[in-house]
Amino acid sequence: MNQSVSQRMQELEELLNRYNKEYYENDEPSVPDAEYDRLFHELKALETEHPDLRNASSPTMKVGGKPLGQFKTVQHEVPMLSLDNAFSVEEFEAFSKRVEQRLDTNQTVTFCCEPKLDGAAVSLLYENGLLVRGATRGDGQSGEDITENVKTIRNVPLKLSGDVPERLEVRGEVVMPLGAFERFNEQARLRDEKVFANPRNAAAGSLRQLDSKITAKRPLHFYAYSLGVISETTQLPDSHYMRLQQLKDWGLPVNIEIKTVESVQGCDDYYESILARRDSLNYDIDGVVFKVDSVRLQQDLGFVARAPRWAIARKFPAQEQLTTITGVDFQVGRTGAITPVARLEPVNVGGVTVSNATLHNADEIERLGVRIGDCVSIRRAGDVIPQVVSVVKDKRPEKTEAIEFPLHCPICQSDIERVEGEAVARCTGGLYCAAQRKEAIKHFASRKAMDIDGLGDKIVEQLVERDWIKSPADLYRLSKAELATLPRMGSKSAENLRNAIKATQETTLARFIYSLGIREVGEATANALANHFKNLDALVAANSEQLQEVPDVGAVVAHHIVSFFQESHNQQVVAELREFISWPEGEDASSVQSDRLTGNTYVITGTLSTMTRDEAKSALEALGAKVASSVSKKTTALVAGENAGSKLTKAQSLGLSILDEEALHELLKD
Ligand code: 9MJ
Repeated sequence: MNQSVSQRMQELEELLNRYNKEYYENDEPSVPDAEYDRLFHELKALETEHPDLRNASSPTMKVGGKPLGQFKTVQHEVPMLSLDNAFSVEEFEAFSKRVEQRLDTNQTVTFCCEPKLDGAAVSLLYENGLLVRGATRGDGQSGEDITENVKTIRNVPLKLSGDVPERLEVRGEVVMPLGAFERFNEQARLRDEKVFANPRNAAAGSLRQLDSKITAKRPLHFYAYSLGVISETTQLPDSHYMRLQQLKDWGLPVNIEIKTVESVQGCDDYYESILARRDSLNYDIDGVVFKVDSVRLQQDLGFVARAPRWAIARKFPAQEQLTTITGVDFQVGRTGAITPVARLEPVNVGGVTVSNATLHNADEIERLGVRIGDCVSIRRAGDVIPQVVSVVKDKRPEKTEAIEFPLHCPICQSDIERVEGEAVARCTGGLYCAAQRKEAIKHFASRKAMDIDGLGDKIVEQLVERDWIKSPADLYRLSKAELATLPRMGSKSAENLRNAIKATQETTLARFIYSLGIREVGEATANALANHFKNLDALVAANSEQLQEVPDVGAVVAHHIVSFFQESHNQQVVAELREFISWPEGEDASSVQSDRLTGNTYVITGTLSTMTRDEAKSALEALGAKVASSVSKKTTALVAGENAGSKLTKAQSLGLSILDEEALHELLKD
């Protein structure tokens, strides 16, 4: 029996060592964390049961990976520890009991609660307030000198302010925010460059660039969460939480979700509240960390092989899981873009059952080397659709099937065309294609377009499937009696819907342009076009050069607009719509009323009490301002409501002006 146990232990060690190397040294894991954790757990359990079989160099005794030798090596004066994990409330309670027993106390222990950021751990050394060295964690004893790279991270201060200790080592996590990560990968896919499996690998890979100019282009963000070396003469508070606040006062970024609680119940509440908001945070977290808040008590507790006894990470459900691809569907979008979607054996990812995941496009299928029947890693994070991130080739079954990209549209059989140099393949059917028609009409009726109250996606699908609607103009030809024959549509609802459709016959030119669904013409561009051309005929007649005179319209958008109006079936749709729809022509053709704020860019965050964020956005845009979704150096000011989060921290670290709700009203009033 011991023969097979020891064999299994050796097997697990080998697998874990290989996965560690992929994860820490190559930034390219072949299996999700959940699979790694499962094997790690299995090995740990076997080691506890059979301590005599434990290998001294077991992966359970180590932190991270070896330095790669490309950078200078840095010896950590104080080891950079990892954290033990608790996967259930019971495991956390056991930790808390151990703490109380070791401290020999029945007083409640105060814990500092922190989100567990899923990025790359780094150490920053400040001497006389100046950043003199940045290092990776490496194996915890020694890491790599990445000073030039950390200096390029925008929210890492090169100089601290105030009365700073002579030597101060700050530790924390470097992350790539989710939105930035998605954009980065999208660009990389288009250019056929390296795509990262997740933001953590992207952050770690970016920090390990030998050319810091490359790191500088990566959108990285640092959060401080602990201290290493501090000059002996320095007096600091005993509370870890208060020490973090002190770091903040010296100019270091500290996550705003960090707080202290008094009991196990407090920790549980914190866990639940962060878990509930996980998808709305702009960075990946894989759990929360609970730390005994008193540094004196932390010292009493000490640490074991790889982790402190005074802290534990309570893990969240993993955002990546393994499953099998059972088939591939090809979906047709509003503009005809064909998206391959993998059908999966249902799998729970981060608390949600996932049975489909996007494969993006044909190039991505090739890049992944994926086949039907393959075991794949699925990632679901934030509010983006689940994605296939990698294929576990080791687990490929004997029988797999190639994925054939169709040559004809699966809905209307029109040819599928792929323009040279473009990653996307498109159905050429236009509004002849029922799939495109459905999406085009859903877009036409949507809130920011014609805003047809009560015309939900299901109704649009039924109308198209019955062939009652061949183009958006047909909506205005529907009678109450026809609508009343739809399933679950009473005579009153039919009348309401008919009236809601009628009510949109008077609109604005900007809404009308947006509702046409021209590629890359979003709400802001539609506004700018309406404002510039003042009437539809002028827009339809404009050539590419004239279109590019409009702010924010470049060659690509101009090309899409020209091609749209050149298509004869689009000309027909527009002509038909004009029979029903009108807007005030001339000066105030768009919803932009003034150009008082032209050239200014605002970002809105948090909850406003007197208006919705959409209303605030429209009000600012009506004065010519742009409203962006993320804070950057180009942002004029941040409008921050209640409970503003990371955008506020970022704006503060960039020194931007912050407007509260009152200041926003002042700005709009002038
Ligand atoms: C992360 N990853 O967010 C620690 N961590 O403390 C936080 N990691 C840590 N703390 C001691 N918030 C070792 C690691």
